[in-house]
Amino acid sequence: MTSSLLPVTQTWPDDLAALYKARGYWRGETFPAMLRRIGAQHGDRIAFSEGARQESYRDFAARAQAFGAGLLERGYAPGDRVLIQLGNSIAFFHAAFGLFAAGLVPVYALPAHRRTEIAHLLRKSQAVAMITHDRLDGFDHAGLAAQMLEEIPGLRDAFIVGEAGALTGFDSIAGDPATLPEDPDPQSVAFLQISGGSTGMSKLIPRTHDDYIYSLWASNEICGVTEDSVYGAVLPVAHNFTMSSPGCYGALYAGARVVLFPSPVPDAAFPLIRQEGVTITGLVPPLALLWLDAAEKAGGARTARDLASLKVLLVGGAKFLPESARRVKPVLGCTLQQVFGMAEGLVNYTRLDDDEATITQTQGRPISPDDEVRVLDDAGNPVADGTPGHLLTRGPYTIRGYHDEPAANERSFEDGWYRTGDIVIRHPSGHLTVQGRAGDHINRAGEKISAEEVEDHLVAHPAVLDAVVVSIPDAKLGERIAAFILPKEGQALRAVDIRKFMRSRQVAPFKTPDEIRFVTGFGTTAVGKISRKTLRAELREEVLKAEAAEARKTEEEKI
Ligand code: OOB
Repeated sequence: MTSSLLPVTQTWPDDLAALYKARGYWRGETFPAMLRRIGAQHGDRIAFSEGARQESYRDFAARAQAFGAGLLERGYAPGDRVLIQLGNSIAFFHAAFGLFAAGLVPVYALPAHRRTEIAHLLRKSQAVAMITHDRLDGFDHAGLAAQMLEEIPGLRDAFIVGEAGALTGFDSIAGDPATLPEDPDPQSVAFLQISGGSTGMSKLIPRTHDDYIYSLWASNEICGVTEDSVYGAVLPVAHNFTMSSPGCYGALYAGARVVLFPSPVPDAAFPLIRQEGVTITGLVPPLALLWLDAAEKAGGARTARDLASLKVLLVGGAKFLPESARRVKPVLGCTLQQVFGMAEGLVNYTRLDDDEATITQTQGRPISPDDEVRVLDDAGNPVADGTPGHLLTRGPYTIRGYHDEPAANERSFEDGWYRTGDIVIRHPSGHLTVQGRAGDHINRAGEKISAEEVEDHLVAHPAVLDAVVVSIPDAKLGERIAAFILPKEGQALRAVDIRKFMRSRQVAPFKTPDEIRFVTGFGTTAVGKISRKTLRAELREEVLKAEAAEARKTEEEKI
C-alpha cells in the first residue's frame, strides 16, 4: 500500500523560493514547531472556549501531541493522509495539530459533506484513516465512517469523537510525545485543503508549512490580531476563511483565544460575543446581512451592549454589496474588513485604515508585496486599471498546482500563474473589486458549487434526459442554484422527485437545486450542438429577463 502512495508536493521555482525566504516571508517555522512554541510561550493562557469548556495552550499542545504519538504507535507513518470531518469543536484542533505533530497530513472535509464527497476525498488523497463525530446536526457520521471502512481500499481506521460504538474512540488514541518525529521540511506539504471547484468534484490543494504560516502572521498584522484578541469562529473552521484569514490558526499563531460558536444565528451569537468578549470574527455576506437586520431590530442600545467588544468584522467568501457594506459601521459599531480569498492562496483585505469608499466598494488588496496580480482580457492581453478582466496570480502562498489533477492543472495554471476564474477590476491603489466569475460555478452563500457536478447527479436520474444548472442572483444567498430539467419522453417528473433523488445521491445538502424547472427542449434557436457554457448563459439570461419583466409588472400594478 505504502509503495503506491502518491507523494503530495508543492514546489516553487528555486529563484522565487530563495526570494520568498530572503524577504522574510518564509521563516522556516513548521506547524509542529508552532504547536510547541505556543504551548510553551502561552501555556497558561486560554486557547479555546467551547461552551463552558476552556482549554489552555499547554493542555492543547499536550493533547494534540499525545494524539499524534498515539497514531504513530498504531502504525501510521509520517506522510500518511488522514481525513478530518469535524465541526466547530476543540477536537478539530486536537486532530489537525496532532497530525501535524506526527508528520501526518490532514485532509479537511466540510461537516456538510456526505458520502459522495467523503468517498471522493478519501480516494483522491489515499487516506489511511478518518476522524469524525458520532453525529452532528442530525447526521450519522459514524455510520458513514463505518460504510467508508468497508468501501475504501486502504482506509484502516475511523476515529470517532463522541460515542464510538464498534469503531475506535478518538480519545482512546494517546501515545508518548517523546516518540514524535523530527520536524518536517518547512517547504513540505502540511495539509490538503479542498477547492471550491468550478468543474466536477473538489480538488485537493497542497499547502506547505512555510507558505501557509506566512499567510497567518501576515493576516494577523493586517487585521490587528495580537495575543489579546478573541477570535469568534462562527463559520465552519475547516473553511480556509475561518482557518487562516486570520482565522483560528492565525489566532493560535498569535496566542489569542478562539471562541467556537455552535451557531451563527444572531440570537445565539450576539450573547456569546458579549459573554466571551469577542474582538474579531468573519462572516459570509448572507450571514452579515442577517446580523445587520437583527441588530437593527434589536435597537441601538441592545446591540451596542452585546457587540461592545467587537472591533473588526471580516466579510468574504462571496461579494458583499456596497450598500450592505456601508451599514456595518453604523449598525454593528465595528470596522468592516472585506476579504477576497481562495483556498488556492491569494488573499486580499481592505486595510483597517483604508477610507470609507475603499472599504465599502472594494474587496481589498493582496497580503504580500510579492503577490503578483494580472488582469487580462479574453485574448490574454493585460487590461487597463478600471477595466474588468480575468484575475491571474502568483506569489509566496499561492499554489502552483493541485494534487493529482493533470487536466485541471493544465487549465488553471500557466507558467506558475493561477487562473482564479474571477473577473475583477484593479484600481490604481492595487485594490480589487470582484465583478463576477468566468466559470460555471454557483457561489451560494459562500459555498462554491460546480454546475457540472450537479448536472452529473441530475442526469443520473433514470427519467432525466438532460439537465442544465445555472446560478441566479438571489437577495438572501447571493446566488441560488436553478436546474433546468429535460425529462425523457413520456416521463412525468416533479420537483419533489428530484429533491428526493439528490438526497439519495448522498451529496452535501447545499448542492440540491433551490429551483427546479422542467423544460421540453434546450436551445431551440441554436443550430447543431451548442456548448453547455452557452446554454447555461442563455438559460440564465432568460430567467433574468423574466424576473425583470415580473418586477416591472409588479411596479406597474402598484401605480
Ligand atoms: C474563500 O475561499 P474558497 O476557496 O472557498 O473560494 C474562493 C472563491 C474566489 O475565487 C471567489 O470566486 C470567491 O470565492 N470569493 C469572493 C470573495 N471571497 C471569495 N467573491 C467575491 N467577493 C469576495 N470577498 O471563499 C475564501 C478564502 C479565504 C478568505 C476568504 C474567502
